[in-house]
Amino acid sequence: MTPQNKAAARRAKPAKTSRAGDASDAKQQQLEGFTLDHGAELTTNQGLRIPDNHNSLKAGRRGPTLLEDFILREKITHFDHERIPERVVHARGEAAHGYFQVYKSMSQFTSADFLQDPDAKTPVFVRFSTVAGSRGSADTVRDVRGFAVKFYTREGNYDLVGNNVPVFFIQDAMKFPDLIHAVKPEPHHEMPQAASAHDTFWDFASLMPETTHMLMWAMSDRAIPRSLRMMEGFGVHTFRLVNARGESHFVKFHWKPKLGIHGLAWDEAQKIAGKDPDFHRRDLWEAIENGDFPEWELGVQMIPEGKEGTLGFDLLDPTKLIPEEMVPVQKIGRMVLNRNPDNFFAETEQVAFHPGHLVPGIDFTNDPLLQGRLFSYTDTQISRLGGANFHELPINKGVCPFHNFQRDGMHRQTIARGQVAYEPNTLGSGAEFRVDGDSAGFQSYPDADYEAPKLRRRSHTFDDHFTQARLFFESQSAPEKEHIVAAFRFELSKVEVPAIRQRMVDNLAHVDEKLARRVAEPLGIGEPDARAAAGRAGFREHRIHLPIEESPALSMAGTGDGSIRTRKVAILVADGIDSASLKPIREALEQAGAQCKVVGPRLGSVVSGSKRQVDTDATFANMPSVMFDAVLVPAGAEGARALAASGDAVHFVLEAFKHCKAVCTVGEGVQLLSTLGIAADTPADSLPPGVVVAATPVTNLGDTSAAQQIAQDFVAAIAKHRHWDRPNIDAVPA
Ligand code: HDE
Repeated sequence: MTPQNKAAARRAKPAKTSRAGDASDAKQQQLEGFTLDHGAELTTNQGLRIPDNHNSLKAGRRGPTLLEDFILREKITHFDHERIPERVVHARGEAAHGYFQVYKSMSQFTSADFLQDPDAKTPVFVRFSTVAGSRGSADTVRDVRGFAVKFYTREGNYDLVGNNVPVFFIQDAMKFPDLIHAVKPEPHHEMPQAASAHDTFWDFASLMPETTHMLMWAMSDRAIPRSLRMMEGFGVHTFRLVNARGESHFVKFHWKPKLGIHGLAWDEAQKIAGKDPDFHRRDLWEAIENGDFPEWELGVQMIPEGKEGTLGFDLLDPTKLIPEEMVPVQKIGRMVLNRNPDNFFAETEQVAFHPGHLVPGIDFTNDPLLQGRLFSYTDTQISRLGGANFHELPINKGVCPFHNFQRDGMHRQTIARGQVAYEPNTLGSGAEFRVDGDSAGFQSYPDADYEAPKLRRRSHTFDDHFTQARLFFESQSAPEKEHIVAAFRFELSKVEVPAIRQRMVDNLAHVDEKLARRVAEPLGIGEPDARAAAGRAGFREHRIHLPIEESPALSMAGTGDGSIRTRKVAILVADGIDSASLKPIREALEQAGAQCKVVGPRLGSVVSGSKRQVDTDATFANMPSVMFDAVLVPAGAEGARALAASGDAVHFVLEAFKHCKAVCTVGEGVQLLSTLGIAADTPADSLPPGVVVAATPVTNLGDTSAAQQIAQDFVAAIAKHRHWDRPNIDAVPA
């Protein structure tokens, strides 16, 4: 099938999970009206048939091109204007269509229509992104990920424009341009791309202790997700749910991924950035094309209006989260992504999110960061999408009717009929048309009765910057803590000015003395000095009291449904391998939902020991180990010798081992692990975690029960995602 046919087939066939004609198709049907399939003939934009698309109009065969060639001019002019400004932040992203369905009516808490009927599916379009990099930057850089959901509800579009981290770097919108200027490439030479590991970011961060909590998250493996399908999403700010009686609950939104929360190894993430910069984009696209639809549950933490004072910290402060152990997350619905966009530019690039796109039943709070966002998003679309009519672009259009008297502007598409473009009027419909306190429309929650002086001040309830940073660190597993230390060391080692490194570790001493000392060790600076930090401008000593010291929900360890669905397994082959030893394990892996690829020295095939042809899907070079979650090395003496003699194959296995992935060798395949001191006769109980060695003589592998045991062990090892506790991996040369 050609790509065009594939796309047409995707559209023609509604996604497996949605019933034809149900509400979740509403957006797709609307978009259909705008799509265009390739026609047989070429025309100009005016519909004139083009006679020759290879030659411009010239004065004679070898003469100059004529200015009158309007066909050439139109083509080149359009080309000249194909680009629009990339997003100021979150420029690099990818998106998918799907639907949201609530589990049961939430009418007790909110009047939002899309949260009432468990049978209704609301169409969604979800864009994931990195923050700092340009549109063409690599996917796997260390960064926070955007998680923006547009719900096309019957009451208008609702956008939940969140991140994969539940807190933010700063407390007030006033500092956002400074934060972003600090993290973006430095203005004099525009380096480094898509990286926070440079002087200006850490200069700013070290002078702004309120960043500390989010820095802990950004240095954790959350900032290098294994897949966009395996990360949480958060609304970050506190919002409000308001029911039909006008009663309000404060709410924090969570997206919980079905597949668990998993990260890459840092060395792996960096290598992938070079080997496949589109790693996350490809992963999302392929999962949806394969019918492995990514899924999240929507969770809410709710606090009744008036009870927020009991938390001990300020709900309006976006550098704070509500520990799940204090207020549990209630799962209220699920979101499934089941259709890739037809056109990246028209949909993913032109989609315009805005935290101010609300529906009745959901409202803001006074979080000063959120308040600033409410201004920014429309403003930025006007320059990015070229005018005030971006809401008319197909991807941004609501699926409900809309009508107002806003008029004209660049690229207006709606043709509003009639004489009237104002309200009130009698000329439009004959009777007076007047909107004045319509109680059916969106009602802002009245909140407090404000009679306050104008102040440029921050509330003292925002002063504590370290208690939750410590809570986060304390809640991590031992390997997660190690990764955080290593990430701080890496980032700060790229900072050229020692005083910035010192300032940063002085701040960290307020989170945890030991953490600060360990970070400082290889950085060529002095011991962290908590008192030095305490004297600086903007520094607050204030500490809040939290009733808990650890929050297990903040750790990624052990999350997920324990399946190996969509996990990628490399089967390493060379001439002479024992193809029979592969079959039962491969079958078991595929039955469990993993995807196997046969990787060899060349494309085409290799010849097994018994002279069978074994087809290869990829080569050691074009799909290196970092593209996989696990490696399987088959038996066969001759094949094992060939693999062990190949630097690429040995490197493949060592690298997978170093990145703590599950490795399974069968029979002589174990030779590939010999540089690690693992031999065919190594007892199973002294194998490193996640290594499955089937020393069984090859001939016995036909014995299904033995093969099944190996397969089971291997599946169980892959299901753990990574074996981060594997000892001495630093010694592995890969
Ligand atoms: Fe954004 N942010 N942001 N942001 N943001 C944008 O809007 C901004 C903030 C987030 O996939 C921009 O359309 C300000 C927090 C996401 O298209 C811009 C402030 C959170 C996306 C903008 C913030 C986010 C954006 C750039 C501080 C997590 C990508 C292009 C007051 C809750 C949406 C655009 C997409 C995009 C401004 C803070 C998330 C410039 C001024 C906090 C996921 O308007």
